[in-house]
Amino acid sequence: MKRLFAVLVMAICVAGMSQLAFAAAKGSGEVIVYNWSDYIPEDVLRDFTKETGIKVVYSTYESNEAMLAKVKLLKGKTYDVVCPSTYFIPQMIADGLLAELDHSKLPNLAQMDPRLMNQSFDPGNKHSVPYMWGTYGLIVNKKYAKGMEINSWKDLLRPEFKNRIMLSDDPRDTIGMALMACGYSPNSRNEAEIKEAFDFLGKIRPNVRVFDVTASKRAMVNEETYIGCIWNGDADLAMQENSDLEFVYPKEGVVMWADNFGITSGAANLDNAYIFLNYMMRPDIALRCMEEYGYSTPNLKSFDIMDEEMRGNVILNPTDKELENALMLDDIGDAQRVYNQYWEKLLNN
Ligand code: N2P
Repeated sequence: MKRLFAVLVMAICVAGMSQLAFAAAKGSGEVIVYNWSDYIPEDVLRDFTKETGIKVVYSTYESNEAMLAKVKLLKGKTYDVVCPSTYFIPQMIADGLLAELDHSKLPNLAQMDPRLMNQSFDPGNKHSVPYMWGTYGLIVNKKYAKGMEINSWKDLLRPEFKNRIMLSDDPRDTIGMALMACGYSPNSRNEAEIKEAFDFLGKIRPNVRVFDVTASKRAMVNEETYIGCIWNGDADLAMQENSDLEFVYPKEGVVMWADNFGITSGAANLDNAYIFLNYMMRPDIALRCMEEYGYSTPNLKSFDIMDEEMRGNVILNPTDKELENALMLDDIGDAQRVYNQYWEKLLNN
């Protein structure tokens, strides 16, 4: 009897301990994520909660500018995780909005492509980790471009596309494109070059039918517009819906971008934010995001589990050939003021 009692007590203790251990590993509470729209599949977020027990409070934005304004207003509090484009990071660090990261809590960081790590916008990745990267190029409907060879940003000026142009209202992508069309860097701080780029945009503007980043894919799928400037992921999805569409890498060079995750300086759910970032950097998770949205992953391990067709898709995975003359958007420092002035002018025209 005594022995039976002792065995029973031991069994209860072991059960209790394993429950405790389980609770500790499971985590609790929430993580508040503020991200671009259409950027993490819902089931990826659901699986995170299933695996970790941490609830994701998720909201979205359409532009870096909107995100920064909100995060600034909240003084880096309220949201735990944000996803700025790399060229916004120096400003966010200077404004004290991003926390310094403890890399020991982010073991999956080791799987990231070194080409997207330790860049000038965030030396040593002290404040951010890569999420996705991609290009901003031309999309054209071949039906309305018969007999034309579309291979330049300047093709936007062709009379055949009068009133049928789609332009993204993302300032840096669009100004970057115009600068490249004129033969300059998309990060130019030279006023004369910036003015020339805006003169180019001024010529396109009267023929723009859709000036929007969120509706860009739809306008091309519905054939409301015949040519446009678009992120590669949106182009890939649009092409799946309309087989007359084609993504073009302009000969002057394509605009490249990358978006990184950071933890805000006022994050209330710090531990959960680290767990979330590390989860998003898992090769299988990164691949699911890539499959859904058509952007490239910086996770080198994802390529081992990617199917052949996707690996060879040059819209998602451009090679050196497509990236000839390509330039990555970067911080423009004080020149931002000049960009803003011209951008306002363009919007009000
Ligand atoms: C996805 C947003 C892509 C962001 N909707 C490009 N910086």
